[in-house]
Amino acid sequence: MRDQRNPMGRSSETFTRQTDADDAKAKVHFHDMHPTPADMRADVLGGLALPQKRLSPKYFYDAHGSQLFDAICELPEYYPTRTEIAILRRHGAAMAEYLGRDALLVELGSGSSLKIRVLLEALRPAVYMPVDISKDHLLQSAEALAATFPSLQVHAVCADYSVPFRLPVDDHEHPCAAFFPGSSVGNFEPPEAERFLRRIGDLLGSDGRLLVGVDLVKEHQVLEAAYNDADGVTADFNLNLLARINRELDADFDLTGFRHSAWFNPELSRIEMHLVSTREQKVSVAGRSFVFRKGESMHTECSYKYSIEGFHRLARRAGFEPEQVWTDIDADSDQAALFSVHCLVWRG
Ligand code: AVJ
Repeated sequence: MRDQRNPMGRSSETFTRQTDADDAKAKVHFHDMHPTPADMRADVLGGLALPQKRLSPKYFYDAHGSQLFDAICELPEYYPTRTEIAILRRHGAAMAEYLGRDALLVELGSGSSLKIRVLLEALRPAVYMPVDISKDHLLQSAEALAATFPSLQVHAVCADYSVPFRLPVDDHEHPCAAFFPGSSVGNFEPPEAERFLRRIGDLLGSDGRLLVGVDLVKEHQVLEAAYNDADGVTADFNLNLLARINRELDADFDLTGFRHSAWFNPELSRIEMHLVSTREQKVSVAGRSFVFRKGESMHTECSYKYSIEGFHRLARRAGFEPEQVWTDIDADSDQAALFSVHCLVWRG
């Protein structure tokens, strides 16, 4: 273990927390790379100054936003989470054959670490390293996991995986593998996704495996329903971004003056989420003033949807070779699959 600086020059802190669980061995090593504070201000102000106003989806995940996201994953309309979990359950043993045992397994955007629970028995990694931007949520989830799997070494890393970071552990003993579930790769514009995948490849080293979940293109109604649930949880999740900005950046967004809007853009093969101003209004953020026309939108999220071949092309452009893909349907079925999980190998 070494003290290290991330590329932004901020030092990281490392400490170990003993959980209060029955097993006294269950502990989590925690590495804080201090993502966001200063960056969020610059990012938000920059995005609001664009002709098409824009906010980054990574800021959805404050404590309340992380809870709302967990609630989205349980919605009947939001098929990705339960479909991906079913794929992991069904094919976990096969996935383990590709990834190999005793790995240092890095999970990008681990959230509540629910999906990895399905895979741990099959994968048996030596070290599990969840990486997430939401610090308290990460700590709680990592501790809960360490309590259920007391022999697993857990190194939790609080970092923004969308900017370069290094693994805070020098580990040459175990092969490195990464898990990037949920189709979060769909949050990146394709060229960004390519650069991101390259970075992950560099982190993994040669022959490193990446297990990545990718939501598939499908009927527009199914896609649009997943982002426009009847209970309005996705709308609350979207609007919570404004509540967070109000609190953390001293802003005065009136949450009743904006409405959630989400649709599928077939030319770009992506779901777009927006917050639309319901009237002309002025908002102050960190001492700056921004005008919204009636009907003007802020673009808050893209969620790209791929075909299996389309994702393979992206992976190859990024220096990975697709090794295997699992979906929610049998190979001989004539039904369309909803979701895919890919095993890619880094060929740099
Ligand atoms: C976590 C990015 C995969 O795009 O489906 C869910 C986030 N946004 N509902 C997605 C999300 C609205 C989710 N990802």
